[in-house]
Amino acid sequence: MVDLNIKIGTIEFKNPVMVASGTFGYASEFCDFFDPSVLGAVITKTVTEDFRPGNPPSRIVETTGGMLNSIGLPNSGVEPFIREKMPFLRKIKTRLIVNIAGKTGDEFARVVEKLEAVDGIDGYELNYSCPNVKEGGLSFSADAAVAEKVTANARKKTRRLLITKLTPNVTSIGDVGKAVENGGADAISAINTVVGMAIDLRKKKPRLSTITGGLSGAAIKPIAMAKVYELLKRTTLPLIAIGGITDTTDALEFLLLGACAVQIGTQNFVNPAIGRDVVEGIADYCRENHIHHISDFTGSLVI
Ligand code: RRO
Repeated sequence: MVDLNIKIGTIEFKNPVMVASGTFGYASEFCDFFDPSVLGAVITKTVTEDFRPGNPPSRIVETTGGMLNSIGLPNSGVEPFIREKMPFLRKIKTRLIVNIAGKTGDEFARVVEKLEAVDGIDGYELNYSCPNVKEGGLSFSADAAVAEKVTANARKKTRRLLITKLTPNVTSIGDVGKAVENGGADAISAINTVVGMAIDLRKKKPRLSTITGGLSGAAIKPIAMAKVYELLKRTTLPLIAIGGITDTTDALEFLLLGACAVQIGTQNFVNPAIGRDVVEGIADYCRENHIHHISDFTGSLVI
């Protein structure tokens, strides 16, 4: 028997495999491929207080080893999310984390407050790290003092699990990690996408409507690994690793480094059942290597 259970804050997860916000919709989109109940957690697409249309096309470009996006947070707003998405999401038999963004620190707090009245939500992931919007987005995680304040405001509104998702597009992710720890976060997820740009030589134009966007996929795995390593050295918070995880080996490498869990993002577009495959792959690895509990493996990297 292999035990993949993990605990973050006071919440138990059946395994350390989650799906990253914005790459798994609101879960119903993936049900033809596998039952999302097998995951450790589902993390929803970002929810804001009000409707947002997102950025104009082109919003997505394939690049070598990855993908650039500039989606710009399109969503119908928190009230329609509660009415239209929660009935399905709460039926999934695993943990549910709602990813939240806002133009101001007060908007984050108001969205948390509105979701507090809703059953079936285990926690929130505060998205301080969208690279593709003018207000909010990166400005919240580029400044450690602001990140601490926004976290502390949200903390006052909830006892549910509070995760902060950080950007790699800063001088010191460690400083921001320390700040959200001081602000009362229960965990950190990292990294969001890396700012990048692509050009169409034939049209002599940028490929994205917003010129720059967020790079994700296999190309960013080494960056994610270095940032997770830095955060592990600077904070005592549980770390949920994101960035370029395409298979079981990638996921195991981040756990070996010391992440308590992983989120799979862009690979969901390549193999919609990758989440299930990685859960099974980690269980197989543990069985083959006589690891009875995943925590016996986590953080056992030899440096
Ligand atoms: O919607 C987006 O453009 C977006 C978001 Br919210 C994010 O967190 N990261 C990203 O790469 N794109």
